[in-house]
Amino acid sequence: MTAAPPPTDTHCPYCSLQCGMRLGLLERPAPGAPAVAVEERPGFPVNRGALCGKGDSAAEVLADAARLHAPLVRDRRTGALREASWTEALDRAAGGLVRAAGRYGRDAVGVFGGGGLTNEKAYLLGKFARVALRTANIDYNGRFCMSSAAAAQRRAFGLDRGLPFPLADVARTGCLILVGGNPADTMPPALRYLREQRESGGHLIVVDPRRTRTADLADLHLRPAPGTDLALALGLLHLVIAEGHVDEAFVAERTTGYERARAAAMAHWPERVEGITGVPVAHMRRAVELFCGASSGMVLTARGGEQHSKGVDTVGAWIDLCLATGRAGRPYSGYGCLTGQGNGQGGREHGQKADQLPGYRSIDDPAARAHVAGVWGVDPDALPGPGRSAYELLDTAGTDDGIRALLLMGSNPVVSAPHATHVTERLRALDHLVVCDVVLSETARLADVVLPSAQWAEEEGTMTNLEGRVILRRAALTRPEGVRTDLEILHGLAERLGVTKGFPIAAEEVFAELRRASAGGQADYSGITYRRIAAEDGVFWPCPDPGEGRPAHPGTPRLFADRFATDDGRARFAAVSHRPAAEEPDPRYPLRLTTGRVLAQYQSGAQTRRTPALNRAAPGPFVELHPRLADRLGVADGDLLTVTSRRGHTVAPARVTAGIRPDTVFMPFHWPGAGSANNLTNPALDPVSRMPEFKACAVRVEKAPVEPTGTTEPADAAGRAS
Ligand SMILES: Nc1nc2c(c(=O)[nH]1)N[C@H]1C(S)=C(S)[C@@H](COP(=O)(O)OP(=O)(O)OC[C@H]3O[C@@H](n4cnc5c(=O)[nH]c(N)nc54)[C@H](O)[C@@H]3O)O[C@H]1N2
Ligand SMILES: Nc1nc2c(c(=O)[nH]1)N[C@H]1C(S)=C(S)[C@@H](COP(=O)(O)OP(=O)(O)OC[C@H]3O[C@@H](n4cnc5c(=O)[nH]c(N)nc54)[C@H](O)[C@@H]3O)O[C@H]1N2
Ligand code: SF4
Ligand SMILES: [Mo]
Repeated sequence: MTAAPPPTDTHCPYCSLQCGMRLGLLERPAPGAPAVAVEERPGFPVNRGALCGKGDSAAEVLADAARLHAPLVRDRRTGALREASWTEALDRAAGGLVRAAGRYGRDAVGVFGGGGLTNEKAYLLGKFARVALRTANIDYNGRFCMSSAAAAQRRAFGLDRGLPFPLADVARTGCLILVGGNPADTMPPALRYLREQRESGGHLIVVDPRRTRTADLADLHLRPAPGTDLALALGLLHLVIAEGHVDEAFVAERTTGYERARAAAMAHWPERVEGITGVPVAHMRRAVELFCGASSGMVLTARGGEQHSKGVDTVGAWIDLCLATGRAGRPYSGYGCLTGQGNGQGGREHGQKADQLPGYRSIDDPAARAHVAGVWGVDPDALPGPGRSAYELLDTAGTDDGIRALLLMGSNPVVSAPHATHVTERLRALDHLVVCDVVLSETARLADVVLPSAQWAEEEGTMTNLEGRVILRRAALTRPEGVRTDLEILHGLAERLGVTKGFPIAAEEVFAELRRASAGGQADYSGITYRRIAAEDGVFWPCPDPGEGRPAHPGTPRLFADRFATDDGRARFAAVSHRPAAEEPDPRYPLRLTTGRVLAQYQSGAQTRRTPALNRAAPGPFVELHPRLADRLGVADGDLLTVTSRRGHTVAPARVTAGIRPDTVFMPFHWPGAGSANNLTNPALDPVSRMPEFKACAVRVEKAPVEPTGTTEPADAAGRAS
């Protein structure tokens, strides 16, 4: 008898918690079913064995029925997608990119990446754009995610890493303010740290227009109108100043710019802020009492506070609150951002963002260009400059001013982009669209060429979680015959563009090059190896020295203990003022719409809508509204509603709940078609981060005029694999 092969320790493919899990090979899998089962991996420190339902069921997308098996090309005669050989598909894919560059110039070819891609893929995708295509126009879906928090952190601290401390530190802070995050649904295993914090006497304040399951845990729930967090943060800072809680010594020794921040806060007196946010002054006072009464404090923001056309300034105001109270660069204190996608953090450090080169280097910086060009063996002058941001890239696609061909890897913008109907039109107007995906996503359906990618359990690579901890994804299975890894795809495309060197297909070889490219940069990975990651449960960047004869650099779990990463070592106050959302309610569109997530679906749903158990738990879109609003509209729970904004309308059933503000409605964005939240959302961009305003637009809500017969989940049915 042969012994069963040992299980493989790896990580969940979904969110930025990157929970450790174990994959066991099944001896006799059912026909068409995945050949591995997800098991508990007790030793990994972040999730300590716990997984949410998405992690538990992640293996189901490996099954035959859910995924792509062969490349597809659009048949020139019938106009439909048909199966093709890899040779034909790669020839067609590369041919169209070359044609567009020849006809319209190199910048007419765009690349769009994703924060779910491994560091190795993100790095090589950036190199592919700059070296093989030589286009400036590469960006990625992280613009839609945490770009506002990243920009604010860089402005304040000179460096951006989701959390500047390990997640476990959250359990030991005296008071935690959580702004626009709902980890009970978006990172369930992280809730353990919030519970531990409460159990050891800490206080939790949740800022969210809805009473979420996370808000249920809080000592204090502040419920501002969507898009008013900036005013709220300034109102709290006003009270901190007025009540003498400023840490004068910290401000003097470790910060600059306080006087301007003070003046901005003084103009936001509590009654004025109550008028803007709807949060009673008494609640603000209580929040300041809790925050300043504890010996340590943290503010964590997530997408609720960040996805606004003033997201950078909003995060800046929350950071100012931390700086004024000395809650930064000290044990169990500081500002942090809960990153989102599996590799949302690493994905933007290594060069798929329009303005960045590997190691978090700026593409405008001559020294950075020279270093990276040296590693790539090209002339620094041959590297393009900064390109367009994600929404701007999509918005101008197929126009005289925009890209004409696009290579898209790891995103599904037909569902997830703001004003998605418009984005879909722009994608249709392209001369040539190539999509690399694991499933036939709504965006892949529009492509001229679809290249089927191998999946997380079939490949190796590193990811960087929300703590800046670099972890290792391991292969438990070999990829099926018909699919290729993203690294193999980039290799095949580069070869057809005449670049035969520099696009290896072995992840560890790519990582070795990434280490050299990042060396000396802010996100320095040069001391990190696959072997160390495995031995140390991950390594936190920066980690500039692998050892080799000397003691290795231990990695950096906690940043900013002695100095901030600015030139003078001091943190900078932002000194910002409140401004309204790009679109405020008016008589025609009297309500605010905000959007977000539910527990059982992930993002555009491309993967989780193909997972039966998750789909049963969250079968379709809905509109959350307050009983008073429902009464006024004559609507009962389950009635179909039409929600209309200036950009379009959407139809979904009502979910009546007293947990939401009466002036606000909420929709999750996981579904395509008639029930898609992104038919409504406003693509107004933050001037600095270019983040769209997913979390606030003006809408009108009506009882749907006609009750369609049949299913109440119209969008879901449209989104299933055929
Ligand atoms: N189940 C699940 N988990 C996920 C994901 C998923 O799709 N599904 N996606 C992952 C990714 S990429 C991300 S980015 C994270 C996101 O994680 P979160 O940021 O926690 O998720 P969201 O639901 O987008 O928004 C959080 C909360 O913001 C609130 N909110 C809305 N508008 C405002 C506002 O103006 N101010 C404030 N203060 N709050 C507001 C919403 O009511 C919501 O409860 O989740 C990750 N985890
Ligand atoms: N209204 C509204 N819209 C939002 C948000 C919101 O809060 N409200 N949140 C925004 C945020 S924070 C985010 S992060 C975006 C996310 O939105 P998307 O960028 O659409 O994210 P996903 O749905 O994860 O899409 C990833 C795609 O890549 C595929 N994929 C997964 N792994 C791999 C891989 O290894 N290789 C390849 N080639 N493909 C892979 C998946 O099958 C899927 O089709 O949505 C944004 N849109
Ligand atoms: S919390 Fe995130 S990483 Fe953990 S199992 Fe769930 S989806 Fe996966
Ligand atoms: Mo995200």
